[in-house]
Amino acid sequence: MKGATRKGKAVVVGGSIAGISCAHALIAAGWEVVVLEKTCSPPTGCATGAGLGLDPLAQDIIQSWLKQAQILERTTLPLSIDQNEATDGDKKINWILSRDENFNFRAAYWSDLHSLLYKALPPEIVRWGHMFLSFCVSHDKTCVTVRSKILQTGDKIDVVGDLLIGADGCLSSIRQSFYPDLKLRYSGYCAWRGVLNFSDNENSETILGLKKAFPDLGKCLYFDLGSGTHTVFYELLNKRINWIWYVNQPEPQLKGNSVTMKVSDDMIEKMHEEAEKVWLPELVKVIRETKQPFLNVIYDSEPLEQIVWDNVVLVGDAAHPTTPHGLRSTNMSILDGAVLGKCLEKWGVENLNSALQEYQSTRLPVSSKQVLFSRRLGRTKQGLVLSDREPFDPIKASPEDCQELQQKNMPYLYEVPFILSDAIQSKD
Ligand SMILES: Cc1cc2nc3c(=O)[nH]c(=O)nc-3n(C[C@H](O)[C@H](O)[C@H](O)COP(=O)(O)OP(=O)(O)OC[C@H]3O[C@@H](n4cnc5c(N)ncnc54)[C@H](O)[C@@H]3O)c2cc1C
Ligand SMILES: *[C@@H]1O[C@H](CO)[C@@H](O)[C@H](O)[C@H]1NC(C)=O
Ligand SMILES: CC(=O)N[C@H]1CO[C@H](CO)[C@@H](O)[C@@H]1O
Repeated sequence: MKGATRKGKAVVVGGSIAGISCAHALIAAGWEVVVLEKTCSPPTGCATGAGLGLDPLAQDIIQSWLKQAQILERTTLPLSIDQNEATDGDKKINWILSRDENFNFRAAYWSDLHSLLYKALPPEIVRWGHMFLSFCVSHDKTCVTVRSKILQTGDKIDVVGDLLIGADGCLSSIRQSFYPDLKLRYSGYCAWRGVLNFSDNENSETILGLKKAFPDLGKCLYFDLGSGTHTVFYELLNKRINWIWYVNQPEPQLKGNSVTMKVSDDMIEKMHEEAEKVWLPELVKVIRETKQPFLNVIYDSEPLEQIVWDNVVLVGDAAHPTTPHGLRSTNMSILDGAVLGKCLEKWGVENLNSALQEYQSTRLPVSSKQVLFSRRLGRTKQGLVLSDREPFDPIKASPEDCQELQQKNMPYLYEVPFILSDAIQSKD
């Protein structure tokens, strides 16, 4: 199988975490890579995105691409505890429902992680300001032509490759060409999110109060459950608190191609008032002091039956849109890239079909289960109906019920895919 005589060329659409991860993995596999990204410049340094959790395997994989030792460690904070708490909003008290001290994730900031990965790529791999328009597989299926528009000039250009990788996110237009009728499934709730930067006022009443109420901040992933709602928060490197608050509501009408909603001052004020009723005052202060909170509509999708066709493959959120409760999307994106790279290396460009089949059979069963588990976890924590259990009530929950809330129940959480087992020496 080895001994590919020709160097393969891949065209990746999407230069976010999944796309950049694929670029690293394919370059390592000896492929030539072009990444087309519609954003006009690298998001480096800007405040795009928020916090995300990285599991140990994803950490090892990223580290192998970065080459510089310990750099990931220096850019992230540990999340070694996964804790669920109940909050009684009337009495303003909270108590622990479950606590896992062997949680081995790290907390990263999206733009920090993106810029680490991006800067470690050879120059000129990513073409910024290139909007993907369409693709066409040749008659004999030996190549694929990808058309994009250069946003600055309006010119259209074609890039020809052996493989098209759709890393264009949960609203993927590449996926849409194979599943024209697929609609994302609204979860039943939206998420208010924000990041409070407290580098200027570390000793403010707000921060001291927060750390007193939540003493494990800095190493703990806190979930607080109210009735029919929950919030998650944790500390990020450089004095920041990342928080997300899920609110059940009818599906909002979205404008344009985004899952983030525009919010008015009025909506923010209402959100603050609602927070007073539900959360501890220490947390409400953090929410109130966060500049520019935003609102995400939370979707996922029924697992797809197929994520590879001839010379096209989907990775990341394009392949498996998921709710965020399992902290999986980024991990899944990185794993997709790593597994795809190894499969291409093993089979060579001459056996592209076998490589893609192996990628699909390695990743699809795992990501499908994880998406469904994340969906269940979200519905449980939001007190929504599930087919096989009463809605979860944090105030009355039994200890057994509370075990269900834990991240460690995620299927395949600590399993290394066989094709990566040589490449990654697992910690511990
Ligand atoms: C509330 C919330 C919390 C989250 N928390 C976590 C967490 O804790 N942990 C975690 O792992 N993940 C989390 N995520 C998910 C994470 O932010 C990303 O979804 C994940 O990194 C997957 O990345 P991706 O590269 O597949 O997709 P995306 O990041 O969506 O990237 C798609 C890219 O494709 C580009 N693109 C799209 N269309 C075109 C086109 N036509 N031409 C050119 N370029 C195009 C876009 O500009 C974008 O850069 C969270 C998400 C939400 C909503
Ligand atoms: C946080 O705020 C400080 C002071 O305003 C600023 O210097 C710093 O760049 C901010 N950090 C981030 C990551 O935005
Ligand atoms: C170490 C770890 O948890 N890795 C997991 C990351 O996610 C993929 C699936 O998306 C799993 O296969 C890995 O085991």
